[in-house]
Order: sequence, then structure tokens, then C-alpha cells
Amino acid sequence: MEDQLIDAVLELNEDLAIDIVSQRMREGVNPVSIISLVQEGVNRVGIYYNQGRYFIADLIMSGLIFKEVIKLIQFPPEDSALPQPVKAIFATVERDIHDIGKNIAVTYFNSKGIHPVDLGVNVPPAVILEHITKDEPVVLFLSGLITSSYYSMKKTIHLLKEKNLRGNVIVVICGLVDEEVKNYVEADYFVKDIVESYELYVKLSADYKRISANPELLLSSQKLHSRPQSSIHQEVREDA
Ligand code: B12
Repeated sequence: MEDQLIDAVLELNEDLAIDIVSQRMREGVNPVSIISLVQEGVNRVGIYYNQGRYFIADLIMSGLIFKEVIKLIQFPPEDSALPQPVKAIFATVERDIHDIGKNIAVTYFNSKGIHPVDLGVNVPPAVILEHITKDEPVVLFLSGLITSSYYSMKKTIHLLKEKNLRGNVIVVICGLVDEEVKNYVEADYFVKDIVESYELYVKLSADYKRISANPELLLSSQKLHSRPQSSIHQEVREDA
């Protein structure tokens, strides 16, 4: 993928990146595709950093550029908010301070009429658990971009189990994650971008709504599982 915007970010040319993004927004280019190009630019900065061609100051600069250009991005607002959205919690896990992707996700969800509880960065498992109760289903988005964040995700999920809350929470991991990380931390899903995150969230909310409107679905599915689980968790896993 080659593009002027990717190059501007890779060259850490903030003014040029801002000009290109402003121009494309004026032209009505899809904001998600603009974000993908900026993201590709910072990914390449990360690669240069790994190769020793760029230093930590350059990583910082790429993060700042991202933050500036994101201010120019507006997602078209949508009226079709979900009739019964399930509570969504976003957190960058303990040890990790990367929050650009998470913040974009907040903006994107807001534009769709969904307002997640955003717990910020470097969030310890115990703090996340303070926002979860037995009575309310939750879709918990845990974000992490560094390797040591995987252990924090695992710890968070372990604590959910220990406090007997795991059945009521769908855990979705985001950031630099894949199937292997998902299995290691014992999450339910992993996602790689905001649109995918939102679509998954909509599906989970719809599944929950379907079950709460028709509790027999839960009764019939409980017969199929030896391990008792909550409605939202169980139904989604059956669909997956
Ligand atoms: C910018 C940046 C920084 C900035 C972060 C600024 C900030 N406020 O976030 C600064 C300079 C602070 C930084 C610090 C460090 N960084 Co850094 N950083 C990056 C860089 C270049 C870009 C990350 C980024 O913002 N991408 C753009 C966003 C939009 O993409 P994204 O996060 O993937 O988000 C998308 C999806 O994943 C998803 N998503 C992400 N989060 C969420 C959350 C929710 C709720 C949802 C729904 C969706 C979602 O939606 C987004 C849009 O599609 C990456 C390189 C890379 N390849 O990612 C390295 C990178 C992540 N950093 C790295 C490292 C090593 C570090 C440091 C340890 C460096 C150091 N020696 O100090 C520290 C760690 C600090 C810490 N404890 O966390 C490594 C991690 C390697 C590893 N496997 O562990 C990387 C991969 C660079 C590299 N190639 O080596 N970093």
C-alpha cells in the first residue's frame, strides 16, 4: 500500500500530514480509510524503530502526529443507536500506555450513539473489576500494544473468574493481538480495527436483546452445556 499520507507520517512531517488529511476530509473521503493510512504510517515508524533507524523520540513524534490528525477526523453521526445496548467498557491494560487506537474507538462508538465507559490507560485488573457487577452484562474491550500487556489481560480475566463474574462478561481484546494471544489470555474475541470492533459489539448487543426477550432460549441452551454460563456469554459462544 503506497500513499502520500503514509509517507508524510513515516517522514514525521506533521504539517504535510495535516494538510493531506484536511484535504481528504473536505473531499469526503471515508474517515476510516484515512485512519488506516495514518495507521500504516505509524506502523512503519514502529518498524524503523525496531530496525534502529528511528529512536524513541520518533515513536513519540508519530504518536503526536496521529493525535493531531485525528482531531480533524469526524465520523458522520448516525441516529440508529441500538435500542438496548449492552454496557461497553474500554481499558488499556496495566503496564501499557498506548491509547491512540482506543481513543479513536471511543470517538467512533460515540458517533454511532454508543458511549463506552473509558477507564483510560495502565488500568489494573482490580480497577476494571470495580466497574463490573453480577447484575449487568458487559462487553469488556481490553487494549494492549506491548507484549507485557498480554499478561495483564490474562490477570484481568483470571480475576473475573475468581470473583465469579466471568460468565457475565464478554472479553474482546484489541491492539497488537491475534488468535494466539486470545487463547493465551482466555478472551472471547480479538479485533484488529474499530469498524470490526463496533460490528462485533452490535452483534453481541443484539444477541443479548434476543435472549432477554425470550428467556427460553437460555433454558434450552443451558441444557447443552455442563458449565453454567450467563445468557449473553452462552448465546454468543454458540453463534461463534
Ligand atoms: C505511537 C507509539 C507509541 C507512543 C504511544 C502514544 C500513545 N498515547 O498511545 C509512545 C511513544 C508513548 C510509545 C511508547 C512505547 N512503545 Co510504542 N508504539 C507506538 C506505535 C508507533 C504506534 C501505535 C499506534 O498508536 N498506532 C495507531 C493506532 C490507531 O493503531 P492501533 O493501536 O493498532 O489501533 C487500532 C486497532 O488496533 C484498534 N484498537 C486499538 N485499541 C483499541 C481499543 C478499543 C477499545 C477498540 C474497540 C479498538 C482498538 O482500533 C484502532 C484503529 O483501527 C507502535 C507501532 C505499531 N506497529 O503499532 C509502537 C509499539 C506498540 N511500541 C512499542 C514499544 C516497545 C514501546 C515502548 C516499550 C518503547 C520504550 N522503549 O519505552 C513504550 C511502552 C510504553 C508503555 N508502557 O506502554 C513496540 C511494542 C513491541 C512489543 N511487541 O512489545 C511497538 C510495536 C513498536 C515496535 N515495532 O517496536 N509508543
